[in-house]
Amino acid sequence: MSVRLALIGAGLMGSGHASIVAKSLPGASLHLICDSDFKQARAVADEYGSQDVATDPYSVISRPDIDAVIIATPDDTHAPLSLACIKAGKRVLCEKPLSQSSSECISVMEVEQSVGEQFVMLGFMRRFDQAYMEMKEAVDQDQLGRVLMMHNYHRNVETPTPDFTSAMAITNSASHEFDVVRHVLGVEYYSINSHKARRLDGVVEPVLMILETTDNQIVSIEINNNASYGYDIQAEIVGEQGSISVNNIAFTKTDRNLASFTRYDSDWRSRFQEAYLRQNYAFLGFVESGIFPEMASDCWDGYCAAKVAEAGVEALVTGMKQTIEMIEKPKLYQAKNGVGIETGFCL
Ligand code: ISE
Repeated sequence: MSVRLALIGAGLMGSGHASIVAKSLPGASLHLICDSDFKQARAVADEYGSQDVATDPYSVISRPDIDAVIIATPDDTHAPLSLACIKAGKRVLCEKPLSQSSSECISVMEVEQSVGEQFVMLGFMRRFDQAYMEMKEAVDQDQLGRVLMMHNYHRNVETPTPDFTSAMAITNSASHEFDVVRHVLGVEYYSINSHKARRLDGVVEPVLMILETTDNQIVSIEINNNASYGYDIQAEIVGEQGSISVNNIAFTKTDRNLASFTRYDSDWRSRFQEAYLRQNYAFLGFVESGIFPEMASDCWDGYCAAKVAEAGVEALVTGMKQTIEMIEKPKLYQAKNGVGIETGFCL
């Protein structure tokens, strides 16, 4: 029987998820679209063939005809909606970040622990991107010798919403790097410092963060939310015996007028299209089997990203390097079982 999914949040990311479920996820049906803006919910439902629409997410989560939920609402609603899903016993794929507050992440983990099983998978989709997967493999197989550094840059054409702030460059955008770097390198962070370059046009400025890991490696992260020229994600791991880096995906190159051009994506949805597909497929496996996908991010990973982000914002505000002290990892999150991506799905 097909898994009946409710999509909560029908904006930019929500319609991306609707498209994946409708076109590329046999085994799941887009049962309902919920958005506080009824017209928006209806428009996405009509476009992707969903029968039902709603405006109240909490009543949707408790409906008996909903098997699982995808949350793609604004950041500050992720934790309360995830909590409602746990309490209703529904598996949920929640967009990142779980919360901008590490203590709110702890509250979500406490409820998940009291129920005794995992319900929340987070949408840190880069873990499913081919480039990061190959980088992780290189590290796991010790192909580069001891890892010394990982450099990252993350450039958007422009900020996604008018209310986007410098702090969100860290809590929203950089949360991807915070998550994927610790996943790829298999380390935690010890400290973070953040610096901002001054722009004269009033838009959100670029932030550069330098982190130290608990294994004495250095991680640099540039977030430039108003880079203008394209959506550009780069990463390079430097080891004692070699390095590995992300190659920009460009299917064509144009040579003309004594110049050579490749193209950039305009945002993350096309750049990480395959990663979203793999991630959502892994989520479906989680819903069907109850086994948390080994590669995916859970509430503990959400807590780690929030904890680093909090320290990063504090460093930006105070101009001082911050050390990162995390709580002990709860037992529930210590062992993940493999399912989905490694075993069941090939593009
Ligand atoms: C956005 O929320 C995302 O998740 C994108 O992947 C990221 O590139 C962008 O900077 C964020 O604002």
